[in-house]
Amino acid sequence: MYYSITSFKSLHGKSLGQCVLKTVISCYTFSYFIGLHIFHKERNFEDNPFRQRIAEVFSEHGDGNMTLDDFLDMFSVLSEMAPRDLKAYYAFKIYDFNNDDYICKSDLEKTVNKLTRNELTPEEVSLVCEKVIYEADVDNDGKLSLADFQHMIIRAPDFLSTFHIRI
Ligand SMILES: [Ca+2]
Ligand SMILES: [Ca+2]
Repeated sequence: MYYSITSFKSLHGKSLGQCVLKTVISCYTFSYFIGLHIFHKERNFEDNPFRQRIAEVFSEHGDGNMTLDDFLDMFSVLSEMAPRDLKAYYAFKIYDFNNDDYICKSDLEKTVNKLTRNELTPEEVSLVCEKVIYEADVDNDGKLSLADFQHMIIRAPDFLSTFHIRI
């Protein structure tokens, strides 16, 4: 099932931030959480709150300066044809803001703030992040490894349809 941001808002009659909070906390979590993902169909890339982070992840030196080859890599990962595991790997890297190969609470806080465009209070953001870690942390070490993240993606049927851009 697919929800656009507009239909999602009208469905819940609340702000986007409140919707994310509500759905994450109510344990429908991941398909909604990921469904509101960065490559949303209604937004063009220029408006994408993750644009800078995506450029960093795909640029060879991690500085956001992309060569033509980097661009081609990015488009192949974000094409509709790319396999789920490859997309999951790059989504993981995009969310791992401090590049330590884990998504920890501070990485998630950045992600949630970007997804909700800072509509949530710090307490609400903290609650959402704790809930996501609680739900997705299979090996119980308090942070999400790539394996934890892939496991979460498998439970999020919207992920493949949202993690792409049209060119
Ligand atoms: Ca990290
Ligand atoms: Ca873990």
